[in-house]
This record gives sequence, C-alpha cells and structure tokens, in this order.
Amino acid sequence: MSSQASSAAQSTLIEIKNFIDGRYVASSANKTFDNIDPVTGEVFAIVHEATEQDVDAAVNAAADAYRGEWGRLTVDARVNLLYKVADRINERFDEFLEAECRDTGKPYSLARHIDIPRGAANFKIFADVIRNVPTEAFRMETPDGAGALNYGVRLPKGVIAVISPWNLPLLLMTWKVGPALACGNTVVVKPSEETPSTTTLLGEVMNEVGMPAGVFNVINGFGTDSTGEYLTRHPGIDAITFTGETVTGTAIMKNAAVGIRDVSFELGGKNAGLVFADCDMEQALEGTARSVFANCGQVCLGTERVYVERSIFDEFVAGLKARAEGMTIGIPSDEATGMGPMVSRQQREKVLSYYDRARELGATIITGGGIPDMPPAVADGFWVEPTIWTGLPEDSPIIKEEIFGPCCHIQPFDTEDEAIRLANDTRYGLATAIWTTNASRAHRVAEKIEVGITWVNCWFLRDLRTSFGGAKQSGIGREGGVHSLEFYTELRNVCLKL
Ligand code: NAD
Ligand code: 6OD
Repeated sequence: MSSQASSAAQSTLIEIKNFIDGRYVASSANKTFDNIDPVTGEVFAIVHEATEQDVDAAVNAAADAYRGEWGRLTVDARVNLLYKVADRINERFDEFLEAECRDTGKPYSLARHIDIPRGAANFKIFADVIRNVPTEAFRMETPDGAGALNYGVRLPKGVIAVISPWNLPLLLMTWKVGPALACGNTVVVKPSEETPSTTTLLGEVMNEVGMPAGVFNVINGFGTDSTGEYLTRHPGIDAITFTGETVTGTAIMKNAAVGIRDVSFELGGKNAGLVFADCDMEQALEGTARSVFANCGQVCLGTERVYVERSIFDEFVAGLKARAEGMTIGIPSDEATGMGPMVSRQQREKVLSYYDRARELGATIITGGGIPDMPPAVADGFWVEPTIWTGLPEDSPIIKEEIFGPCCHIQPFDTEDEAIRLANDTRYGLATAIWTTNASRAHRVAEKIEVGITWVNCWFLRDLRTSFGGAKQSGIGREGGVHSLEFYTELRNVCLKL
C-alpha cells in the first residue's frame, strides 16, 4: 500500500493525508471527512482536512521552494523532471486508474483512454512548450542614432493556487500543474473534496522523481469556510487558477481582488449541439451520444441542448434514444460498462431534481427520467438513467441551467440563423459541436457562435497546443500551449540602450 494511502489504525478505511513540503501529514486539528464510493454509497476512505494552519504551512513551503532550489534550476533540469513525472505516472498507470475510478465511479475504459494518459501528457506538452517558446524583440531608433533593443523575458509568477473539480480530477489538475511548474512556479493544489485520491497520489510521484520538497503541495478539504477559501485568501498566493462552477468562480474572484491577484477560470457551460440536415447522420448520432452521456454527463464541454434541423428531427431523436437505451450502465471495472454512477449523492439529487422538474414542466420524456434498476450489491450507488427530453420552451430552467448529468433536450430549427440564435441564447459560452458536411457552413456558423471552443464533426478532440477556455460566464483567460504561458508567467520588457 502506498505511503499516502495507508490503512487507518482501527479500520480498513484508506487514509488520505495532505502533502506538504514533500511529506504526507495529518490535519493539524485532526479533522477528517469521509470519501464515499459512488458505486456502493459506502465510505472507503477518510480524508484529512487541511486547516488554516496547514494551508499556511503549504503556502510557506511553496514560497520557500520557489525562492530556493526550484528557482535555481535551469529550464533543462526543470523540464527533465517534468518528463520524469509523466513517465512515472505511466509506470504507475494502474494505481492511478484504480484510484480515479474509485473516487469518481467512472468506467475504467474511459479513464484508461482519457484521464490517466492526459495526466501524464499534461506534463510533457508544457515541458516542450517552455523549451521552445520564443521571446519578442524590437529594435528601436533613438535621437542619438545608436538605437535601443527591447526584448521580453518571461519569468514565473511565484506560488500558484490550483483549485480543481471532481469530474476529471487528474486531467484537470495536471492541466494546470503541468504548465505552472514548467514555467518555474510552485503550486499548492486543492482537489475537490469528492476526489482527492489521484492528486494526493501524485505527491508520491513527485518524491520518486526527485522533485524538490515544497514545489508541489496538496491540501484537502472543502471550499467555503474551509481549505479552498483559506487558500484563495492567503496573501502568499500570487495567482489563482480554478476549474469549477461559475458561482464558485465569483466567490474566488472576490478573494483574488484582495492583493490584485491574477485569475484563470474554466467555468460552467450549457453547450449546444447543432445538427444540420446535411450531416453524416451516423457520425452526428455517435458524437452527440458521447457528448451527452460520456462520464455520466459530467463533462463541462458536454452537450445539454441539441438543436436539429426539422427535416431530420424525428430520425435524429429516434437514433439518440436507441443509443441511450443501448448504453450499459455498470461498475467501473467491467469493460462492458459505458456509463457509471454519478460522482456523489448530492450531484445525483441535483440531477434527479431536474428530471422531476422536466416532468412537471410537461416535457416529452423520450427516454429515461429516473433511476435504473441495479443489482442489490450496488443498489445504493448514485445511478441515474440517461435521459432525453423534447417539447420544452427555450426559457425553461432545463434549457437555461447547467445540469451536469447524462441528459439533453432536443429542439427542432428551420434555418441556420435560427440555429445560431438559439445556440447563443445563454449566459454561458464554453463549447459547441456542429454536425454538417458543408465546410463553408461549418466555418460560417463557428464564427458566429459565442464560445471558446467549437468542434465540427467531432467532440472533445484535443490538441493540447491550442487555446482552451470559455467566453461569457464560462471563464476568464485561455490555457493550452503558449496561451498557458500568458497566465503562468509574468512578461517583462527590458529596454537596452545601445
Ligand atoms: P465547484 O465549483 O463546486 O468546486 C470546484 C472546486 O472549488 C472544488 O475543489 C471545491 O472544493 C472548490 N471550492 C468550492 N467553493 C470554493 C470557495 N468558496 N473557495 C475556494 N474553493 C472553493 O465545481 P464542481 O462541482 O467540483 O465541478 C463541476 C463544475 O465545474 C461544473 O460547473 C462544470 O461545468 C465545471 N467545470 C468546468 C470546466 C472547464 O474547463 N470550463 C471543466 C470541468 C468542470
Ligand atoms: O481537455 C482539457 O484540457 C480540459 N480542460 C477539459 C475540460 C473538461 C471539462 O469537463
């Protein structure tokens, strides 16, 4: 058993500690909380909640490392360490896989192809980016004729707070830790209280590859009036990168305002899928089904509003229904499982409340709308049925609010302009998926949809060199490739008189 996840003395529960200054440490107030298995609804681990004092220790450790050994490393030495982190995640692939799936309930088949490989890739891509980043230079004329040379230098910001959600825990955390460290910062990470395991396990990897103590710290706990708030309020934090709900982003922004700390926010979405009559129907159905039901619908980029050109509406609805009903709901380790449970009881209650609401509002329930029958051993898990509705008005909460479950509403449209107007009629602006074989239309529509990311005839196909982020209330800033450097470094100009 790994050192961070040692068996608690008086029970068989796993014990998850905080990782501060290269060591696993208990909560200084001996405060713990339960970690629940979404498949069974039972407690499988206890997690040490970081107190204000623990957060302070983590931030101080990060600041010391930044000013100390880490800050003195060459870029080459730094990126070599990041490569080793990636390699070590791959060597311990199965441990990360099991820990991620136990925390989230997601199918092994999904985490094996997306979450864990991306956990490793996120270190390599930004190691490569920082090695190859150019700097700008301008030669200017001066009255004495000698001129001056202006050039930019990119330097780390210092200690970065990384706050991550529960839906893709390792992927989304490393998506921020990778570039933060590549740029020479140190980090204090607060994973979601629902999914602390893989982030905490990463501490072991850091020690194994020889990462200096204090470069990577993990503090576990909740948000409001707890670890998350202590972290964002801490004056030793130089910038905050956050992925989560828009409302949480608002709270974090208030704390960031004190001391004028920079923020990078990847927030909620209510994404539209636009299916035109000239689409490849099989491709559109397959892609839309994935974008609605993958990870039990708990993907910020997922499609919850589907708009389909009227001439193919009935065919599309029937096709998506068949796919939803053909989905195998089951336990993560079963290779046949296409959809696991929701992450938590609370999230399931939220989703089921929307299922009830849709019924009350008179939606046509094409499929689902309830809880599936599951075998007795897992009957207390957080299962929900994949669900499709039609027939609701556009101002319905089902169409306006982010549900974050395996469900969508499908609405017909008649013209391209109407499809664009419907897609844009939201306070969010994260992603969209367009399904058409007409490249001109795809380009025309993509330019008019107010989102950060548009996929055409695909969904969640990621090139990590590209920009990623949300428009409107879906985020602030862009990460990915060189765009991450904008946030994780301070660009300084040097004007050298010749
Ligand atoms: P959440 O906002 O509830 O929690 C995210 C993290 O913030 C957790 O670690 C939580 O403990 C912490 N937190 C909560 N309140 C805080 C506070 N006041 N101060 C500091 N930290 C606080 O989000 P969630 O429920 O974990 O994740 C689901 C949400 O995340 C959805 O809205 C989804 O769209 C969004 N999301 C967005 C992206 C993206 O890239 N745009 C990616 C994944 C998830
Ligand atoms: O792929 C990524 O880099 C990323 N940030 C994905 C976000 C998924 C949201 O659930």
